[in-house]
Formats: sequence, C-alpha cells, structure tokens
Amino acid sequence: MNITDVQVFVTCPGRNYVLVKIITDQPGLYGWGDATLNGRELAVASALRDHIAPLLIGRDAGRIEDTWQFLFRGTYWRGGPVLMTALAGIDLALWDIKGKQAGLPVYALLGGPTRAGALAYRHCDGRDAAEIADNIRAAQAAGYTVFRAQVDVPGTAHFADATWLDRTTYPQPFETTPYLRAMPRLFEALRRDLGDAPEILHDVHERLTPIQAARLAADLEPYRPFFLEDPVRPEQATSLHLVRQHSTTPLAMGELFHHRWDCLPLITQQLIDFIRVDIAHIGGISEARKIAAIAEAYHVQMAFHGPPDVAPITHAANVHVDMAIANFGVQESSVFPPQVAEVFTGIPTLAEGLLRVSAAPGLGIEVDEAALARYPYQPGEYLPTLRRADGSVQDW
Ligand code: GCO
Ligand code: MG
Repeated sequence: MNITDVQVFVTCPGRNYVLVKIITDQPGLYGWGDATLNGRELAVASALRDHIAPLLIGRDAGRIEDTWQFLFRGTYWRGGPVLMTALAGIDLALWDIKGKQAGLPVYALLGGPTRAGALAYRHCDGRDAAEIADNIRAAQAAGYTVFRAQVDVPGTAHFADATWLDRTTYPQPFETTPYLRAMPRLFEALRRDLGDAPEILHDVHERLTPIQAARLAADLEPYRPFFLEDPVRPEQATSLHLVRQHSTTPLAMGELFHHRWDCLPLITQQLIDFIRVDIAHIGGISEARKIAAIAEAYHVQMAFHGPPDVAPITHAANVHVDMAIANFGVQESSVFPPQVAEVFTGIPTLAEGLLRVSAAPGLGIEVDEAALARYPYQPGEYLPTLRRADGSVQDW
C-alpha cells in the first residue's frame, strides 16, 4: 500500500485550516490530516508541498512510526511549530488510512475504549462575573460540568479570548496588577453565585512571572479551580517549582510545546497536573500517545488543546486518543463557525458534557472538497499583540 500523492489544501470556512490528503495506490483508500498553525498557515503548507510531500511518494502508507522517525530524525531538521505541525498533518492522515484499511476507528487501534466519552470543558468568557455565571448556567443546561472562565479586567482591556476577533482592539493593553486583583474576585463571585458544583478553570496565557503566578495560584486556592493553565512562559517552565511551593492549585501547561522532550521536565518533576499539548503541533497521534504514556507514569493527566483554530480532524484525533488512554483528564471543546459543517462531516458530537466520535473506520472525518473550494484562504488572520501601559511588549 504505497503513497501515490500528498495533496495540501488551505481553506477558510470561517477559520483558516491547512488540510493534508494522502492518497494510496489502493482504490478509494486515502486519509485526511490537519496541519493548521494559526497565523502561519502558508509556512506549513509550503513545508508540506515543497519539502515533505516529494519525500513520501512511493513510501508504504502503513509504516506510520517509520515515516514519523524518517521525517523527524531522518531529514535532520526537526522540532519547532512549523515542522511539527506539518508532521502532525502527515501522521493524522496515515492513522486515518490505517483505520480505514483495518475497518476500525483509531481508538480501537490504540487499544480500545477506556471510557464512554471524553469529559469536555466549555469556554464561558464574559465581560464580568455576572455574564460568565449566566454563560455557565446556560452551558450547564446543555450538559457541561467543566467551564473555562476568562474575564475583562477593569482598567486594562479585553482578556476574554473572544474579543481578540474584534480587530479594532489591536494592540490590546494589559497590566498585571489589576489582573492579579481581578481574578480572585471573579472566582469568589462565581462560587458565591454558582456554588461548589461547577468545575471552573482559567487560562493565564503565559502572562505572569513565576512569583506573580505563585501569588495567583495561592489566591485562587480557596475557590478550588479545576486547573490554572499556562501561568508562566514555556521558556521558563521549570519555574513552576516556585508556584508549587506556594499552593495546591492544579497546574496545566503545554499548548506551546512541540514534542515529548518539552514536556519531560514538567512531567518527571511533577510540576504540572495536566499536560495540554496540541496534537496538531506535536507531530500527531504517534507523539501524543508517547507523551500520554510518560505522563501516566507520573500521575499527570492529558488535557489536549482543542481551540477552534485547529481543524475538526485534530478535534477528532483528540477524542480518539482520549477514548483509548488511562490517564485522560479533560478535553477542551470548541464551537466552530457554521460554515465548518459544510466542509467536514463526522465532527465529534457532544451530549451530557461528553465528546464522542463514531465507530466509523479511521478518524471518521470526511471532507467535502467542493465545499472547501468555496472558502479560499484569508490572509492576515493573526493573533493580537498585548502591550503594557508604557508601550512595551507583553505576552499574549
Ligand atoms: C486555549 C488557547 C487558545 C490559543 C490559540 C492560539 O487554551 O484554547 O490558549 O485560545 O490562544 O489556540 O492560536
Ligand atoms: Mg490556552
């Protein structure tokens, strides 16, 4: 079963996605992968089209691990967001092919289901605590039990993730002092309003220094957050030692990591409780299951990144892995733009707070190429920049 073609599509059904289709010499046997890197889509598309696809023609599509090792180690240049996203696109498409060839869903190939579905969390951002509480109540009515709370910080501007889509707010101002005061107040208000039942987490988005992160983790502790996400920058991740010394607030990190070696110190030193790697940015399912196995040995749970800026193929891959591992923690869920449903079928479904994939062979996602062609790539979908009041750059 040899690879005859590797096709790359860049499409924008509301969000830009880079999709990979690997075609084999077996009639009708092909696989779909996702290689989307938000704001750097064309760099990945070029890496795939110009450099990686030509290496794959004629190779055995069944040799997933060998192809992974060949592209990661055998071609010398490895790591980084562009190459690891490109590798993920290939890896996902090969697992899709493997499942279709076997007539089995990928979770069955990975060892079979360990649970009924993947516990999902929902973004419930808002301008203030009252709006977030209303959003959480609405999500509870839809069956969710875990929620992410982001709030605008008075005196600085928008912190709630959704507001970044409003381009008029570029660049956004941010100051840590009002933020550090606002977050415990938010959690206090949410607990007062909603009680103990909802599991609530917060994404710091790498904005704090270690001592600030320690302060916040300690201040939030009485309100029992589900986890505090990305409290510090990924470049200084072992500074989480400092945060650990000051609180028992569970910590999560990993969406900016690219492979198991980025994760290793945090897992083996038990500096985090959840690892949040993005399957589309770490070279795919092959790497994800290795990270999960390492994490399992250290009581770290998996919480794969699941934002709307990666395609539904990655969301399906998330759930297939979630379904098959022992140390699954929680799965970030996203609401896609409505046009996405025209292009993709088989997107994971949500009921009673659990994400599920079907038992269809492979990853279970089909892509409508005619629909995809109606939504050409939209340039300039960049992330915003944060600046301090004095004009200096702040991590977004
Ligand atoms: C999350 C993330 C995202 C990222 C985005 C960057 O936890 O979902 O932090 O919102 O900002 O994926 O492209
Ligand atoms: Mg995040």
